[in-house]
Amino acid sequence: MAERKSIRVYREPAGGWGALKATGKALAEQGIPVFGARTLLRMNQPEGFDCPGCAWPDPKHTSSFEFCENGAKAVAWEATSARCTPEFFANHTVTELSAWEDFDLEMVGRLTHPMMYDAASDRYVSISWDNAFALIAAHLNALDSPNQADFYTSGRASNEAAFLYQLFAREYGSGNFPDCSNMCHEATSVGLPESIGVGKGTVLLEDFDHADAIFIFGQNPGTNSPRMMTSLHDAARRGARIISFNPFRERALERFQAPQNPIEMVTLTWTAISNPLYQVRVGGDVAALKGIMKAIVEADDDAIANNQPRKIDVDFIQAHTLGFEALVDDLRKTGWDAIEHNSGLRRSDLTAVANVYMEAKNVILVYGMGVTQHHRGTENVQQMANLALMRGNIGRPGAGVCPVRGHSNVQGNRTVGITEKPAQEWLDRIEQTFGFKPSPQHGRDVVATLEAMLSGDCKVFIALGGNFATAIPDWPRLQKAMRNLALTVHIATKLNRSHLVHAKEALILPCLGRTEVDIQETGPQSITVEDSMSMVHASAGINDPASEHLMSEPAIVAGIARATLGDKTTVPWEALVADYDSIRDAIEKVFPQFEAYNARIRVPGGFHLRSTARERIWATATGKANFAVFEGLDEDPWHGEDDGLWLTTMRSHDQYNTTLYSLSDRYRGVFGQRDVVFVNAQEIAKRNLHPGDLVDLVSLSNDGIERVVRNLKVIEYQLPDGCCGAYYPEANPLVPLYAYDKRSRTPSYKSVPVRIAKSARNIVSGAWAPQS
Ligand SMILES: Nc1nc2c(c(=O)[nH]1)N[C@H]1C(S)=C(S)[C@@H](COP(=O)(O)OP(=O)(O)OC[C@H]3O[C@@H](n4cnc5c(=O)[nH]c(N)nc54)[C@H](O)[C@@H]3O)O[C@H]1N2
Ligand SMILES: Nc1nc2c(c(=O)[nH]1)N[C@H]1C(S)=C(S)[C@@H](COP(=O)(O)OP(=O)(O)OC[C@H]3O[C@@H](n4cnc5c(=O)[nH]c(N)nc54)[C@H](O)[C@@H]3O)O[C@H]1N2
Ligand SMILES: [Mo]
Repeated sequence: MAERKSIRVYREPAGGWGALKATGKALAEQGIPVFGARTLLRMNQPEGFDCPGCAWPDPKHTSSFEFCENGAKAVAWEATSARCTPEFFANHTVTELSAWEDFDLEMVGRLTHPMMYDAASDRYVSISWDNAFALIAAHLNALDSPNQADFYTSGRASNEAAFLYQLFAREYGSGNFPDCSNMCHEATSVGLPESIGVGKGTVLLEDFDHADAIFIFGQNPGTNSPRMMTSLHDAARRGARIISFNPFRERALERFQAPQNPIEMVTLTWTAISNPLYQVRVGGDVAALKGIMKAIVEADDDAIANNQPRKIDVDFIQAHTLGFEALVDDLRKTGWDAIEHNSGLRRSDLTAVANVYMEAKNVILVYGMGVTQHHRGTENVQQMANLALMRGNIGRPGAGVCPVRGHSNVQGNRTVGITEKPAQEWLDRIEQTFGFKPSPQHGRDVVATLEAMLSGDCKVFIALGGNFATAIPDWPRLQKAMRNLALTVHIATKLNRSHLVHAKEALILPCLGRTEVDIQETGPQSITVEDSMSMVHASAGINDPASEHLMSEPAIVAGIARATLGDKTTVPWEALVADYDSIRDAIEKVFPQFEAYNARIRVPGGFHLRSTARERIWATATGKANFAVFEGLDEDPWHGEDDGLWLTTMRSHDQYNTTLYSLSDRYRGVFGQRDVVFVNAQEIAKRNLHPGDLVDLVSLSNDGIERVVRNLKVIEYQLPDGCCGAYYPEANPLVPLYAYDKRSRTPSYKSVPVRIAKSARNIVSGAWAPQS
């Protein structure tokens, strides 16, 4: 079933028949019949479950069925008929499994039993739930301080599970909540509140119907939020101008054939999406954004000189903002040569973008990981807000900033208390509601947890989902540290690398997935999630659980809590889990924005959590929206040699973070392989390399530690000079732990200075054809 290794240009538009075919293949591979794929038809329906894939909203979660290739893959991955059983573990030692590819580990299937690591046989053996909880309790209660335990969350957990999880950890006494958001949109959560008073996007799905222009920075919707393509497709057909900034000419940003559109499907036509797509240099977004803003200031100067209408929204700026003069001063000081050099784009191009921006009444600014995962990611995000504020593009229909979140409920996890920096206000309400006093101290985020693993300050690591050991930067060093912990616990649906990078003692606790029926004492339960646009809605699974031994995430958390806290706890754990409505009632007490929570999720489509910025109420320290000056143009610090390249790491079309659906990346024309590095023709020639050569990538770092990934195949690809790209997570060993944004502490996954060296094993192999 593995696809033959090849590189061949994919000429089709994104979407279309290629997507339908890929969906059928994904279902077949997981043993799910395509006809009668009942599961898929209940996805994102009022009575069904929320897609476990991305966080893009659905048209009101009402009745339309939106086809989505990668949503189907996410569902098929969870609804697979394959099982990872105690017999499987009996047949393989952990040492043996450690030599398996990540792809093969997950392909074993859904976990069926709680498992405990047995050092004597080097195997995972089954354990009862009660004994598993008792083991965790024994470890947690033996620590010198609760501060030695870290509680990781991956953003697929429901609001109910996430709320109970943080409640437990806080009652236990820890404030350490590293979470996937720390590696993802933390720059948004830190940057936007300073600029506009909310750490989330300000648009709703319907705003896409009213935008005259949509700019997309560093986000790949055709792969990572494919349902967004419906909005972009419709906007493009309506005549809205879409402009993208991406080092890669991502196919879906260029042209898309809507599987929903019978005419395009039958006539094999497609719709042009971005017009144009600018191939910004890796780490060049600040320069591009400052260039666009500078061009607006220059046009505004001309307008004043010629007595024409102003190009900026003077009334809005005066009434609603602070800091505009400082921004303008800085833009005037910033030279075009430097802007062109850093962005890799021409002044004329950036001026053309500025013209589109100034001519459009309503503009939406969309962005993703290409913007946040940089050394100065927070400030990068703030430039997005600056541009929006210059013409009042926040707080009116068809306009706003639109950070596209990652995991399907990562935003909700944050809203219900997964944060290492809790607000005292809601800690007080936890005390009023539950009668214990949570520690006001700020705890550890991902980077701090990793540092604590290295220093020995962290002893117990519990993960509610995810694949921490692989998603993090610099893992060769950090995985070693993880092995020295006292206990690792993974609540998971499938076997992954993190379970094999175990501590002295280790547990894998298998949980229900979102597609499955969750029955508790009072009957079938539903959970709730919040999407990228702050819409909260219910989700209820329809499939039978993968095994009768699975527990739900809320029940597992409650089980750990009861075992650890015993009779000392002031939280009614059993009652909360018996009826998830009561968890939601508790969430509402702690977070009043969830007012009438249970009533409002029973309305099809759910409800919107208030966004003050949408109403032009600025919940910032100054009470106004703030322009933020970015000094200089360098998003990331360079180390060492001149012949280096900026490496960016991104997702293929066939993966969900560390989960690989296949080894292919259809739209980029790479099949059956992931050990590749994308480089342009000049950079290849400059280094006396040839397409197909095997090379090593070596990080240019300043801490004396060698970081290298060996034997990647060079693929000639149309990219800006000075850049290269490789896949996440294979390239993660190259990202130094110290390389993170000092404001949001997000690792700089999208800008690693590297050098390319010929591999010792340099054999030219495989079929190869240049990319057009
Ligand atoms: N199918 C699927 N869906 C997903 C995920 C998945 O892995 N698979 N992951 C989920 C998660 S957790 C997240 S956070 C999102 C991620 O979704 P995205 O934000 O789309 O993430 P990436 O694919 O990492 O990178 C996005 C784009 O940034 C571009 N890029 C790289 N460096 C730069 C740069 O310096 N500047 C600019 N302008 N662009 C750059 C890359 O070429 C790529 O097109 O998707 C979510 N949805
Ligand atoms: N180089 C590089 N590194 C990156 C990134 C990058 O762009 N480049 N992106 C970063 C980003 S944006 C993110 S969000 C992180 C992602 O980091 P994580 O969220 O930790 O990783 P995932 O790969 O999403 O986790 C997959 C695992 O989650 C478990 N799982 C799946 N569904 C469920 C469920 O319903 N319940 C439970 N309990 N477990 C479940 C399965 O066991 C599966 O193996 O990675 C970051 N790392
Ligand atoms: Mo993410």
